[in-house]
Amino acid sequence: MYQRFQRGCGCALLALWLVAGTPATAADFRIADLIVGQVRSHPTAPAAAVGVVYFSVTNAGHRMDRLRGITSPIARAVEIHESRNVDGMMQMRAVDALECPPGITVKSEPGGLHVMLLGLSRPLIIGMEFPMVLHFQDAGMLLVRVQVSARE
Ligand SMILES: [Cu+2]
Repeated sequence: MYQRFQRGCGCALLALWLVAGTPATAADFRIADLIVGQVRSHPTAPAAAVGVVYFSVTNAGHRMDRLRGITSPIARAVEIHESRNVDGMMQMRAVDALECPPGITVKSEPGGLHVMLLGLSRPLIIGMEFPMVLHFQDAGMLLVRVQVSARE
């Protein structure tokens, strides 16, 4: 679920983990001590206005940071959602911020934490790439490219 890193020996360890843990097609994005990887989305039906994005954030530093918001030019609004099982029903709700504790990789995955693209300006198709900006409280803004691929 998460990986711990120490500074110093961290670079080699991190490089190894990124090679081992990331699909060859996905690039990683970095700002300050935060590394965002495995950024991916999936195709939407032609009439659908809602898409989903998954990613991971590794905080290789020593201080807590928070992902406070996300924007993308292809969506009217972008929300961070959490899925949870409530009395046997999967429900999702928007969260205000995603905590990124030091030394931890937070992963968003199907059935858990995810990003919702609301009011898509165009359908998402396999092979497409679009920009998304992650707004971190301390590290600032990070531009990532999201690749649309077939569902695993
Ligand atoms: Cu959702």
